Amino acid sequence: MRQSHQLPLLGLLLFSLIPRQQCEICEVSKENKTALKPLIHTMINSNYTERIHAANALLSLRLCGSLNQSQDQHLTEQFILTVNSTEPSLTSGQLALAILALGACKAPDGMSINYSELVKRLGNKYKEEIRNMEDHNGNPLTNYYQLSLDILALCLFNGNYSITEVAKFLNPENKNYYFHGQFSVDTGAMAVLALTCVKNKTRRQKQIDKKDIENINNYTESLINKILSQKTENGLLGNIYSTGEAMQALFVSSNYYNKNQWVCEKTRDTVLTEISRGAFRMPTAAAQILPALKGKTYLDVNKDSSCVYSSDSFHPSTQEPIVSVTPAVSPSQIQVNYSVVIDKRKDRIVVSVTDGSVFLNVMEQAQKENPTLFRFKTKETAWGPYIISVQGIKASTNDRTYWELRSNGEHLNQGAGSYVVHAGDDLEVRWSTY
Ligand code: CBY
Repeated sequence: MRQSHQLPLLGLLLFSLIPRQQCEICEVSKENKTALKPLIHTMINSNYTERIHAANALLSLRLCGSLNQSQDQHLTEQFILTVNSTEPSLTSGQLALAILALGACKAPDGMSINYSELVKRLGNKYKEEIRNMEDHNGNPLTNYYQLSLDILALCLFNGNYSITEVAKFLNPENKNYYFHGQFSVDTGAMAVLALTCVKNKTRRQKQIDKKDIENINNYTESLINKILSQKTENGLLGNIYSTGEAMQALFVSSNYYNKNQWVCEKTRDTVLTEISRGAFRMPTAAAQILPALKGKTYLDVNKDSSCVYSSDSFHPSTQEPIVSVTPAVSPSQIQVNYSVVIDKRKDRIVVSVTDGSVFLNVMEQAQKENPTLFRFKTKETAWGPYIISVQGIKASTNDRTYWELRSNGEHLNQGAGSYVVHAGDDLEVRWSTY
């Protein structure tokens, strides 16, 4: 064979010897970037009931370079004040998210953030999660999604945690990954990000137990398989709201699965269609999908790397409102069935609400008509109102109990403040154990 023919062959051989790329991404193309604008707009212009609920949005916007410099400075400064004034009452995951948001990148004038103090406090909240598991049958104060966020933030910001403990807790067989026996893709994805950070860091450390590394590798592989086993026909991972973070988990662990197991482009295109259908009107939903579409992951958080700024500016006044204008004709009324289910007992009512109402409006109407049977309490979260009690019966993380929302016999993928009800729906809040 002549030398000129051998060269391409040699190149091919060398190429096939190069280890598979660490990070496989399928970023939205330049032409499709405008499809992401509604997400950014939603995050910047939403009214957050409590500013701490904007943590996810701030993290996402800063990580993706979607803010201009003055917006970044304004939002970040306000957020620092919020974190400092509310820190004692924050859950561990809320504080972890806040640290990730503030440390997503370095602003030019170096706003003074006392990371070491915040990280120390996060370390204490993480310990409380563990203590709760010891005292309450392995149940953390919050959940494994937040425990994983804690480990991720502690890992990225040089906090204290034991690798052996991490390897013990994040075993994929642990019950905290499952709700009603079903694997939680959101939780698994966050755990993969945490495990990957811990593993990358241990590479630079001596005196690491080989067994811990082996466990971390095996657990990552098993979690990735569980995530991939939840892939739907149209490429979603779990459901539309878990897909963004699951994509991040798959980006950082491409050496744990084969190319043919996941077609990233298919997932991305389904998500783009869902954006245009308005599935991401909730700012937290928008925040959790944007990084993946921009080829970013939470592992890219780096308080020492300069922030990238956008030249676009989104002003509340210059953008079209995301909520459609109220029609001139008054909306029609619809009737729905609503019941509270506790074991075999079912308290039922038919209520009339305006068309376009959400699950919460139905509960409010039922409560108005019969407060004894239908009274309830809510708590604001980053995903909107969470039903904490009905008829005075309270959800408990220690007992793994909650009020499950169902419609026409199916478990809902949206909360009470977002699920739009339809005429004739059979709505139900059911006392459940997860
Ligand atoms: N975030 C958290 O701590 C939440 C973690 C999370 C895994 C979360 C989903 C995923 C995410 N990306 O944020 C989660 N839900 C958890 C842990 C829980 C449990 C909360 C109690 C605990 N142990 O901390 C629990 C009880 C199992 C649960 N979620 C219940 C519910 C239902 C709420 C009903 C109510 N009483 O108000 C509900 C509505 C399911 C139902 N049919 O009853 C529910 N969750 C849903 C739908 C969701 C999705 C929200 C999607 C949306 N558009 O509104 C979710 C994204 C999320 C929030 N839950 Co939970 C999962 C999904 O569908 N992909 C960290 C903190 C700092 O923000």
